[in-house]
Amino acid sequence: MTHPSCTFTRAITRRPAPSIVDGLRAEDIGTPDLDRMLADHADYVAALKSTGAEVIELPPLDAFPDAQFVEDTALCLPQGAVLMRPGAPSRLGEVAEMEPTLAACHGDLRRIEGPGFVEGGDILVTGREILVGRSARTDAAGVAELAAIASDWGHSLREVQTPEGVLHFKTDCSLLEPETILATRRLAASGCFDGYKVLHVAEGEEAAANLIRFNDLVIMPAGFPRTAEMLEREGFTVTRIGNSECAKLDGGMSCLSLRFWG
Ligand code: CIR
Repeated sequence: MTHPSCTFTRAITRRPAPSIVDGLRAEDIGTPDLDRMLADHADYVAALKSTGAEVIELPPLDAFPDAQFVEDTALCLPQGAVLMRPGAPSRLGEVAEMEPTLAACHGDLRRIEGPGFVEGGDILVTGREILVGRSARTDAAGVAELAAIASDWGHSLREVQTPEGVLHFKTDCSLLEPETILATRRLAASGCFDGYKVLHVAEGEEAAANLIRFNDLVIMPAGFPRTAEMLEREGFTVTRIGNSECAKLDGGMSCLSLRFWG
């Protein structure tokens, strides 16, 4: 598998800070425990590194309780990177914190200037296009700005809809191979993946839909055995990572890294 949608030489992560207790969440299902989150985060970084990729590990940012969810701050493509403009006001400042690292890694660094908003969690890059889900965090003006940059770089971008009440588009889907998507039934039913091969997460395991294909591994949250076994039957090598604490902040496997080639 050498397509840039699944194959990466580098990733950027950020260690969680004590301020995670103030992180955004749709529903209060308990206070996240920092030690447990740090241990899971270390396992996640180790899994990325085990594929041979270099991982740039950024220090905690106590001023930004959601800063470990680095994916939302940027989109990395083979041609360059785009700094996002998060729709959550408390997260806007995370972008400037990410900028120097991305500037050092990418020759062409663009940005969503606004007034629109886009968060990286709403963007799925497949083997043939960039899908961007409109959501409470990503609006039409933000998508239009991103589409212009994507077009400059020769990509086609398609606007889709994140399901009502779901935080991000990728909360409900992931790329497994350039033309193969894992999705919840509620998202796939919208028809947005017509033409792709679609595998469904097991019923009751909807939270398994946010995973990453990273080189030879599928890195998924622990605790979803039927979906994991289905993926193994399909021939994927699955690594399970504890996600109990990030889940309390609506975070999952994709949010914890920015992944790119170069
Ligand atoms: C937030 O609400 O922004 C964070 N608590 C969770 C962000 C998760 N990011 C992602 O799915 N890409």
